Amino acid sequence: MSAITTDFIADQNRVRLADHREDFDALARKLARRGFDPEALVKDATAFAVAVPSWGVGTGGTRFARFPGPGEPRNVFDKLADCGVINTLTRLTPSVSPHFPWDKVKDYAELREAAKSHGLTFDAVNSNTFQDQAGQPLSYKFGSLTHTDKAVREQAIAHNIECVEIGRALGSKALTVWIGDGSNFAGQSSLARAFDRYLDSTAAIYRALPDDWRMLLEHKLFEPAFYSTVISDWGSSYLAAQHLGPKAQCLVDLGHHAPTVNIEQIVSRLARFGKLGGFHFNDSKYGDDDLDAASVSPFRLYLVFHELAEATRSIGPSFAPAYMIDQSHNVTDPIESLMQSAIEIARARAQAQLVDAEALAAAQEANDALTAHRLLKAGFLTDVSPLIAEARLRAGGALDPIATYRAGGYRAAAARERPAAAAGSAGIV
Ligand code: LRH
Ligand code: MN
Repeated sequence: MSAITTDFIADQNRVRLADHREDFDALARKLARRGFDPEALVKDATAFAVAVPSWGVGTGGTRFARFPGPGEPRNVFDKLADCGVINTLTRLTPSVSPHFPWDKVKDYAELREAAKSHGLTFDAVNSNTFQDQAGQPLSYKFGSLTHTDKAVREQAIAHNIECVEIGRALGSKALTVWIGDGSNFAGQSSLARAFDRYLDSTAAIYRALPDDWRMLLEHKLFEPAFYSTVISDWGSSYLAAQHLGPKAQCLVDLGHHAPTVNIEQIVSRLARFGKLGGFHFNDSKYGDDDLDAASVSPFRLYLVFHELAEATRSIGPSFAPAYMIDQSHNVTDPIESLMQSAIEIARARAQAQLVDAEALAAAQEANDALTAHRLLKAGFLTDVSPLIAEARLRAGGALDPIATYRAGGYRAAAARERPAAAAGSAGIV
């Protein structure tokens, strides 16, 4: 496959360097005038990383249909090659979050080596008890970890423990547990007993965790269940994480809330009580749309990163949530969408460093609402494009990753090498 080499990137950067230099120097002067240290900000931006989902590099779909594009990844090795390109160009995504059994292979040492050959490591592993696999003895139609049948719960527990074992072989340090368990009719299931079964089942998984691992509980308001979902909100997730122990934390998928929910306040609460384990970044307008991060509400993403900056200021360097993307790319080249999303997430984070925290706290204490709002918004109103581009440049990445990717012909080469995938099958992957 045509590798996007460092020389090719350097060539592509060369024609953009003069404009970039001019823009960066102008921004650096502006930031210094506002009392910030541009060099420290570039270093901070260079250190930021967000994991990409292995399931995100294939074209996604909905329950109605999926329209695969050219050069679809055929297996997890193709997925890693595509994830490698995203990191080579953005220098923001050195790790991949895999999903099992979608990424199942015979030899996990070989898979780990394959990732390494693309400069990648593995982030949190994801279990899957929301689909029935071919040959699976018991169905998850009526739930998995909370199913009324003990045998089904044990099957789901065993799968999660197997994911932990796979993760250990891959060098991962966390298990993400999202279950679709719930009901479609009032009365269909006991809301109390379902939650107790969840606590029992996750406790069994928790006991199998290595000491240095985390278990990330992912809540979701609805879908696939449409009346009640066992872990439907941060409250249920927090109660479970509290009940399980210190290795259990909550994962916030931005798309898993009702449209009007104040997600940044949830972030603040969970961080305050040491239970903010990580994120699935994406964007949405209606439901769990899994759209590209910051493509609908960039200000909301900024506000989330403002709360993360506040939490880092009050908790200190031990505050280290896992940053991951979880999106479905139905109409774009998934590699381009993931690069753009990683850049938008890095942008929100860099902007959140540009708030005068002391002045903001003083205005808040003085109930000077407008000054406080303007001080908070100052970061969001700063175009940090040259700063995050400078961080990419210094890390060996592309000044314009999407233009460089298109010029490199990777997708066309993939289309030549990988047989066209059949259209039509519904589903997110
Ligand atoms: C559920 C979810 C979960 C993944 C799946 C692919 O909606 O966000 O994180 O397992 O998407
Ligand atoms: Mn998710």
